[in-house]
Amino acid sequence: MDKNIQEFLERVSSAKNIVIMGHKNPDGDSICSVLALAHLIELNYGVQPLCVYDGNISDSLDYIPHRGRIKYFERVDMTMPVDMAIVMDYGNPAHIGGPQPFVDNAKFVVEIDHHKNDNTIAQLCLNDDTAAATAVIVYNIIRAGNLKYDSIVSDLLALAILTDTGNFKYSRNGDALRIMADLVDGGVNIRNLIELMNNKQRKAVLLEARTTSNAEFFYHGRLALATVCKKDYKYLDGRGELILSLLGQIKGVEFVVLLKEQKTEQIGISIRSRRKPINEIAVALGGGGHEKAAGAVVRDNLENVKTRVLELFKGE
Ligand SMILES: [Mn+2]
Repeated sequence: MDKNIQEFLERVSSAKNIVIMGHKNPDGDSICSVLALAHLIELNYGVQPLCVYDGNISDSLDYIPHRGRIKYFERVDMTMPVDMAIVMDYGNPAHIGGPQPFVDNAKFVVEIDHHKNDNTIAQLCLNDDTAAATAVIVYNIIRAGNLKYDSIVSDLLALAILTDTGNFKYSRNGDALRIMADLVDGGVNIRNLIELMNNKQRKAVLLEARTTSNAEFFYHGRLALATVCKKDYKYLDGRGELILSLLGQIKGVEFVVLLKEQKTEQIGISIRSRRKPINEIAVALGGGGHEKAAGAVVRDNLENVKTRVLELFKGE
């Protein structure tokens, strides 16, 4: 067994208080990996980890198994003793947000992540930036440790993989597909899982349609840019993945940018590319991410951020 996984499982078996978290505004991979690992630890070691998050969770994730188990950080006792904090799918220490005190107070910190990150925070890292989702690493832990798992774990891992790979569009190797094949053989029903996520508020879908139809196009139609203003931001589903995906389907569009006015002078930026890597552009804006899907948060007004982003795409 990989010696990091072995050490991780040994430490889990002797920990009494475990807190697990993902990144702020957790996406499908983040939340499902957290819940799957918590359930696995409970099944195999009899300890019930506390799962926490900061930000918002998409309505489309409301019916995932054990959704109620992950608590908003302000609703839990932040001063509790923590033997082990596990940070999953977080990418960058700035993305931890509200649950940070759990990491600061923990006797031992573990990270399980598939983002490229030179700024690790843990004493033990189970990171693999070739994994298509953090859930892939969780599955590898199950296999390496020969852990017991059930249909809840299987469904959560499958959901994490489906959402993070955009239904397998973004996987760079065959691992996610092989794992999904095993999960389906074990009883996972992909169609039911996708149907379970069709659960958006009407306002969210209408906002997606409106934002998409108001998009602007630059650089001979190669860059599509859409904007969500502050008064609409609260209706946005997750990161606005559907808007990004629709604009990315337009012939000739190579890059898609979604600017989200989260609050006054705070703009969330999501960037997608069909071919060329764009993570350096996200880094230039103070963010990061994957080669073809990255983002940042910039503290400035919408107009200035838009100008800056357009400038960065000049020559791309
Ligand atoms: Mn992920």
